[in-house]
Amino acid sequence: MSLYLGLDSSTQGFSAIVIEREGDRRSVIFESDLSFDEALPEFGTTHGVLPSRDPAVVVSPPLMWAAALDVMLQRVARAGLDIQRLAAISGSAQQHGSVYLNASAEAALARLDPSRPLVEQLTGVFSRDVAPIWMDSSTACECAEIAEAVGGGAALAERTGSRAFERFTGPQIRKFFKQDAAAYEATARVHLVSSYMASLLLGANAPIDGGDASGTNLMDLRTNAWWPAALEATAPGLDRKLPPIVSGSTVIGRLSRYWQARYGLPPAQLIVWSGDNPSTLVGTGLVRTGLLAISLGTSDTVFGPMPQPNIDSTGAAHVFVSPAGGYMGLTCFRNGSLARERIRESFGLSWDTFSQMLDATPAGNHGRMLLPWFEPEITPRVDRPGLHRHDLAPDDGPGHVRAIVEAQQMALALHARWMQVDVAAIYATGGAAVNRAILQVMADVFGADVYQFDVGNTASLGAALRALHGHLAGTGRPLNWSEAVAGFAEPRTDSRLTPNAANQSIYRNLLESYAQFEARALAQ
Ligand code: XUL
Repeated sequence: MSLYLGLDSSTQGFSAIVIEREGDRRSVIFESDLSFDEALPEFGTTHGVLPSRDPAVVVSPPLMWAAALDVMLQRVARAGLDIQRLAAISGSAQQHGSVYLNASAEAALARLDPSRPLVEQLTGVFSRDVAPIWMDSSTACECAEIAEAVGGGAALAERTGSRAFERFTGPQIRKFFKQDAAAYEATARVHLVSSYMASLLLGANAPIDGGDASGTNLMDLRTNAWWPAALEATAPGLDRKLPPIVSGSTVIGRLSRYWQARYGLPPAQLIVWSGDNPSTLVGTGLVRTGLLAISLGTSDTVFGPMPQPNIDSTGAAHVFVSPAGGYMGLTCFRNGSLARERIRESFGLSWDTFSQMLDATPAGNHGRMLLPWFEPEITPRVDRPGLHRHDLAPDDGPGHVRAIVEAQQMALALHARWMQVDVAAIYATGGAAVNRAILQVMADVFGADVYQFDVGNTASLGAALRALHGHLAGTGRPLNWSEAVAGFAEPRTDSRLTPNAANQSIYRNLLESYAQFEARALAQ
């Protein structure tokens, strides 16, 4: 009976899941996670990112992610599983972040010494010590330059699935090239977080999958290959520095001797890693249309499968390649869990009292609203952060609790309209999806049933399922995606929340007021 390991390197932490599948038997037999700030305090991060004087600049230490991988593989190896049955490993990583390796990296990865920790052997391999991540919004100028060079934002979106976005890897690479041309020149490989982590397991530079490559503004969505015009517009010689793009279930090699000798792990197959949103698509079983997933994590995202790459004409959202074939539409909000926490903390609440206040306040909040733009926002684009209130007294704790939840759900609904999905059901995931009071607002705002999952981390579950799918395809026993996810990535039927008809009609009207409030704030 084979085991499959899925890893997830996210913004604030790292997690792992092991699944077992044989005949009709499907089970999750191991789950573990760690928070970077708590488990690896020596890297000095807060919520997984380094302190920065400029709120637009957000970077993390790539060495910290390597340290987390080392800790997690040790946990997996010592969990008492029959680990020799581990057939394949894959992973999920926060999207868009980039890691810059110099020419010594390839050799260093190939000759890692199993008696020594990973981190101390990697210190010399970076041409840039830090990795800009998806929360960075400091590349407006580079976005404009790239868009102009390829014939405008609409042309870029038509080709790559998105207009130029500050956090996307292409604009980030261009900024690095402009600020430090010598360090850019010394960069032999620019990885995404996903392909960097896969390289650490492989002991060699790994390729990336089309799902994560769609978050770069550099890939031609229809050919799954780097788009030469975008590469040229971004930085010189970039074609030689990017990893090759492969399809989502590709076997990229085996776990390197380093990990085998260090922790007694078997030479399991490695399946290409992907981004956290594409992995969550698989981990929530979204392999058919008519369904949407909403992930309430550090970022809030709403996404769903799309048979065709229909580009968002408002320019706010993205089309990515789906690891399960076809495409996925996605809209991302930066002010997700940290904004919920800001409101909770500013009124001195626990999550229980937060939920009680949410339950005790009426749908529609008597028209009181807020826009929770504590940090620069991605959707809609807000460069100058700030909290906007409408009819809401600054000391009204319950009013703020309801207003933040309603604002986030209305923003998700408003900015998912472009996908034109007739939503039959929403699969809710991410840390805040355990909160049923929040999910009831989701059901009411969207007018759709909402379901929860047993598995907390659907990104690492998606990675484990991609490991299973890739492994079986590679051994001549291919499964279609519905079979691969069956019994694992299914919501709990007993978790269903149905919309309350009266509340639904309140939100139908409020959504228009919210859209106007948003437009007024943006015009200011
Ligand atoms: C998606 C996005 C975030 C990150 C971090 O475009 O920027 O969801 O993937 O989770």
